Amino acid sequence: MKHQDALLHVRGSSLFVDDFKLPGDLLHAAVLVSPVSHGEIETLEAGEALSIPGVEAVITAEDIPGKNQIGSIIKDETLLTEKELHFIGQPVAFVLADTPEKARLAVKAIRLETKELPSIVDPRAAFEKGMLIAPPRTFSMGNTYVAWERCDCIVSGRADSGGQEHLYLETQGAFAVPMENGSIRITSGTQGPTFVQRVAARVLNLPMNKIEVDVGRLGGAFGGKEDQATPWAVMAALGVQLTGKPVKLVLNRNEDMTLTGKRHPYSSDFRLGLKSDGTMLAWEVTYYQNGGAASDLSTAILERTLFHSTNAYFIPNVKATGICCRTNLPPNTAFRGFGAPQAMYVLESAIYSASREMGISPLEIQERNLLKKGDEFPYGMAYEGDEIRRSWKKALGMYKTGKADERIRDFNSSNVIFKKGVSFMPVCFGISFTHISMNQANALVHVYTDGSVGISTGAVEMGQGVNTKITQVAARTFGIDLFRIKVETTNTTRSANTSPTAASSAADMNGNAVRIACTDILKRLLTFAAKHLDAAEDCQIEMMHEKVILNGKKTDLEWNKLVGLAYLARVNLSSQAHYATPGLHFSKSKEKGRPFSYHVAGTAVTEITLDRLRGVFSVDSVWIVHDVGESINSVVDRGQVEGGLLQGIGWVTLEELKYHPDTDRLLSDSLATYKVPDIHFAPGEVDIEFLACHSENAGVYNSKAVGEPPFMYGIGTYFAILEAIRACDPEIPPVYSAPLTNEKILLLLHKNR
Ligand code: LUZ
Ligand code: MOS
Repeated sequence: MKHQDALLHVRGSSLFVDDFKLPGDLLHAAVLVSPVSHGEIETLEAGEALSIPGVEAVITAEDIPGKNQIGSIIKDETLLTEKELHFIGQPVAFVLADTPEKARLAVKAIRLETKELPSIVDPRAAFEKGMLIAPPRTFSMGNTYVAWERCDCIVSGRADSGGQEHLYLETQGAFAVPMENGSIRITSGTQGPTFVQRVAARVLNLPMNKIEVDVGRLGGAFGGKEDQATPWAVMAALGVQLTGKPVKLVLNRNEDMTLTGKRHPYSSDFRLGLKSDGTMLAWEVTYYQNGGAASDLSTAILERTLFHSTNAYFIPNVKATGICCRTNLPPNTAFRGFGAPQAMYVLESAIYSASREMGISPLEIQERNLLKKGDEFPYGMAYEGDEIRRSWKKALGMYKTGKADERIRDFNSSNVIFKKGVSFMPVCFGISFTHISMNQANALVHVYTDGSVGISTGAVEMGQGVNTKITQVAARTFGIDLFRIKVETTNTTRSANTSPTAASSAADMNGNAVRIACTDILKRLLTFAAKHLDAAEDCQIEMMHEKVILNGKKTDLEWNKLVGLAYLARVNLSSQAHYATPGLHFSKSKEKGRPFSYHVAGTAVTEITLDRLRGVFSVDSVWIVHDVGESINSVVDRGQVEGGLLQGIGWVTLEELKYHPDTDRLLSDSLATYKVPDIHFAPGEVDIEFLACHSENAGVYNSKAVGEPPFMYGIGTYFAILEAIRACDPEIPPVYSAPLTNEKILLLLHKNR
């Protein structure tokens, strides 16, 4: 089955937040934000703005009837600041006007005078000053202190990775409309409708049942709308509450890039100890996470960094410390991988460093230390699969069969200007929200009297294909055709108290809730059918291809006929179901437990060609062997693997956030200055092989989560480039500072040479 929305998308008829026809009295909102990265408001004067015809209101913190607090894990973020300014882009006020242009004009007419204070944008500098968002956490196993003594080689160093702009196609936005008796209905481009509902209720001082949040679909999110879709939706709702008119707030691209947080930049110190044969014995790492000015999801992201500090490897002695640093940047937030890419990049840097030190290939060290079934992670859980080694073996087999080694050696010895480099990148990613209570989902399924089906869940379609998968799960459970099923919008009145669509787990959990609800209805229908067909009590009865099968024989009783008859006999044709991922537990005092339902693993082999004169490279090919369990939709899964890979390559090679050194203003605030992968940059060849694995704890119908893990295959490109640089000149010391842009490569190749 193709992605359900494909036709709508290519015809331009899918509805995004900005596409809805809204009533004529609609007001448009625009936001006034802090122009300084640290300071205080001295004057805030809106008289001139209010005198512009068409301007209805200027709303500040004083107008908030409830709590001026939008923080989720830690309550440290205002919707509209009262006095203090902590980052450029921090909302101060918003204007409502009859057109978006007038609203933006009025924002410029507000007099905002500020006192500037010294700012900090570097996480290590923030740490020095004691500016932490939360106390540091350490995950440990074995005893590194003793283990160093037994190491033949110890390497240490520092690895830095940059932030990343989400660049979803649809910018942040929401609209809200007044309903009866003070209720408000919000349409939001959010991954977390319940977050929006909860925070809107808190800010507007309303019970949650007076706020309805509806989400049709998002034009991409990648984590950027897990927490950070909320303020815009809450501002729209507040505007409705204060004016009684519908309000829409949609950020333009420049505003979106400037105002919202990004992937967390990390700066890390590492120390890796190995035996002479390449066996890793001890691993110590400290991650300085650049959290930005408010906590947002930073502590949860840092926790996932700690969970993935050893990636796909077994290291018996580990000490990993994470420090969540408060800086004067927009609060950084969830982004595909949620802290795991940062962790894996540091370990690969250490392995690469050791390989250079010891004169053996990175591949040899990697292979020797891959997790085996039963090996323990530093967080106490055992690795239960064998997909890491299986995928590695397969990938290595492809590499060897193609005689890639010899081909590359020949290429490099016969070319002066062009050099090739290869890397292997194993990935092991834990599936489940690390906050255990979030691992629940629900579904509401209605069968209508004509046999058509409507399904509501907490999952948000953001282009990733979750609705397509849910449709398939329902059709499969009922034994009916796909065309009968419609997945409804995600709405808090039909799916309450939902977790955001995040952590790669929406299809797993909501799919399971749908399976349970459909099974429930089907049981009632089949009980009725058995009676209707006068079947014996111990009969075998099931629905297959839209027909009731009784004791292995097709009957004339078809799905829609059965549904009609069952309705007349007063059988309940609806069901609501809840799914909670079983077997999860974690102790934060011991930092041990079983935080993940299962792991997703795979291996990527990346080959690149570097032009040593110009410092540019092209990715020739990426071969990926990836575990998807029993895929529900291999086309959708393939799309996720390809997209994640390219996004990962962009993160480590192209995408560079530049800030003005004096003002901290984001300079790379448009597509003219922030470079992302395009079709020309994409690998010449992407070859994806699925490992079909059956595992006990996988997701719905034995499928596995696919959203985030492939992102980390992109890290391989970084180390393939380092190998090509080494082929140019083995004396050039490797750098561990992502992104490895063309500019950096050129300087490495030619500086002082
Ligand atoms: N979001 C979240 C996530 O709130 N908790 C998680 O563990 C997580 N993991 C990956 C991506 N988003
Ligand atoms: Mo996420 S990084 O919102 O799964």
